[in-house]
Amino acid sequence: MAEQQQQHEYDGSQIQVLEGLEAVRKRPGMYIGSTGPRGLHHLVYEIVDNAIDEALAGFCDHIEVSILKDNVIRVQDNGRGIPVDIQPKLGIPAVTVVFTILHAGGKFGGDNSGYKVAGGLHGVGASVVNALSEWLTVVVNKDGTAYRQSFQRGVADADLETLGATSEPNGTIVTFKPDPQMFEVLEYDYNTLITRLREEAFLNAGVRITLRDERPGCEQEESMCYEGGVKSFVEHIHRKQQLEVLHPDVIHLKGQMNDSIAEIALQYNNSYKELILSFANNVNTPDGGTHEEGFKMALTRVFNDFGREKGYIKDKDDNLSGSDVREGLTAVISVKLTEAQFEGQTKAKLGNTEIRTLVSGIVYDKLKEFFEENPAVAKAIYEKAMQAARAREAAKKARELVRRKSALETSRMPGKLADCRENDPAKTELYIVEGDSAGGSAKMGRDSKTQAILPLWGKMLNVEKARIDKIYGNDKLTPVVLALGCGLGENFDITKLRYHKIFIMADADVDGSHICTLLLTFFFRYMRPLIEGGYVYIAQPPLFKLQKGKQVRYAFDPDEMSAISAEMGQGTKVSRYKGLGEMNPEQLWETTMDPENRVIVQITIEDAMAADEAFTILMGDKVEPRREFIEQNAQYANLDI
Ligand code: TSJ
Repeated sequence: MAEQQQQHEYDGSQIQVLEGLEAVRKRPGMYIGSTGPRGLHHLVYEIVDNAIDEALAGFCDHIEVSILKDNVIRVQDNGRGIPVDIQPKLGIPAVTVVFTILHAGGKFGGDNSGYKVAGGLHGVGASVVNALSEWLTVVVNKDGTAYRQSFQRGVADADLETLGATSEPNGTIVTFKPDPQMFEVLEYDYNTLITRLREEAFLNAGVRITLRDERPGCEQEESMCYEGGVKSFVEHIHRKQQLEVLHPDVIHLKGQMNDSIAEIALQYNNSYKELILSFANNVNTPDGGTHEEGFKMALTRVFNDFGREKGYIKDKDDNLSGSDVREGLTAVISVKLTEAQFEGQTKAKLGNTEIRTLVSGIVYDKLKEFFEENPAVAKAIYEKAMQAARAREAAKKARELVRRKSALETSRMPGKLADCRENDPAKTELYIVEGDSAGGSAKMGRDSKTQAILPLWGKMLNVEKARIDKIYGNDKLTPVVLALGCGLGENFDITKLRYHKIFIMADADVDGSHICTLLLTFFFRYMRPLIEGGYVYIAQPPLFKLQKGKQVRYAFDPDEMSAISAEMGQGTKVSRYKGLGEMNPEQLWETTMDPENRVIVQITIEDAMAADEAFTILMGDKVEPRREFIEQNAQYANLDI
């Protein structure tokens, strides 16, 4: 009865085998990614990975890969040899199961623990390689007996054959020829294989991997074994890229939690490059994932905590950023876990969340400990990160400057500017006018051949207790800079000045004086040659209008008003202007803008300095001096220049 049951299962599995392998041959890309060179090389990795699993289990320390004539591949290990006993469930030898049942690799016999290289594109199993090979032969040497089985396009030629007694040590030898019906190319590349196999050697410390090219005319071989594992990997990268290291020894961090192991090797070099290579179960994860996230998080935290303890960091704003602490870093992160979840389109990202906790915990605790025990190394690394932070700040400032500069140096004129027709700067004037309504009158009243008008914000500045650099940063004064055309600060170029007379025209009251102060301070700080060259003036609108019949005259202060009033005699009507906005365009022209009649005051560097000082009082943080200043100056209703 039991025999019949087994027979029945056997038949079922045979059908399953044929269906399974047929599926692989129908859509090879689904199983190995591509049928181009990548897929072709993938066959080798798939077989090697099985031997690596044996090494991870602790039973094998040498894997030999040979490229034979006609691009036939042979992979041999010195492990226990794939089990040959009959699988009770399927009634066929375990080794046959490995090569004929999809995803059967390692999932049989004894205990199933250990970290299987089963993830990403790997781990599809030896049966897929078998299905895509024109022929494949496996020889198992186990406890003094040799066994062999051969397949063609995945189908066994015959049952597993016992070859008899052997003096060979235990091990597995798999030889296969990729099927020309399945692959677009059949030529193996030595360099491609050596690169990947070297990676495997680094990730599996102490395992010797030998690659031998036996193709006629191509003979070469290399044997790799790195006792230092991931540490050696980092050393190799630094040596190969000829980078000068900041500290002689690679830092090695290792730990485990439940069934997961994480191992990290890191070293800083004097470049600005960041290179983090991460692996999960020896499979490269170029898109990172939880292991990389945990590493980065903890690294940044260690640096900042260390910096704070040592008093290097006082302010939250001084914190080092992730990119600061990774500048010049080469790190290899290798995690081994039982059920790796690979995410993303290309399955190149590790998804297991418990790994983030594991890696960040190890890195935080162990690296902090390392820093405490190796203060000189810690200092060297920390200083490098601080330098990176400073460079980051400087770069940010430079970027902002360039952006601001380009905004200010564009040939485009501010929208509110009513420009003049004359192009010769020596003949032109710019009126910077407080408020839109006064700006409107000035536009209508001006001589548009030589006079340009730029209205500025009105009263808003009064309430805005802005610092000058804030205004500067806010680009409130951008229209002025654009209209003048010579940039500002270090980039100021007086030769580009578009008007040789610049008038500040504001009301004769506190707000007006405030605007004068602000503009003069701005010119003084950022366009000093403008003041030094005597290009800046204050336009003085009259305070009083005196009228008797058709006769109209203006006075600029109360004394002048009394004198003129006496001169004009009884019946003179005196009115006081509350602001520029009250004047019509003709009056504004006549009293303030007509070169024949206007009263102008040329600004000296001393005036501007006084304004700068006044500004500091007016805009500073101290409330008292500001109030005093405003009260005092309000009496004069003018800026005392
Ligand atoms: F790809 C492959 F499956 F064909 C293959 C497997 C290829 C190569 C080159 C080596 C191997 C391989 C498998 N090497 N070693 C092993 N080991 C086992 O399969 C094995 C041995 C003993 C026991 C046990 O429990 O006693 C369990 C296993 C999985």
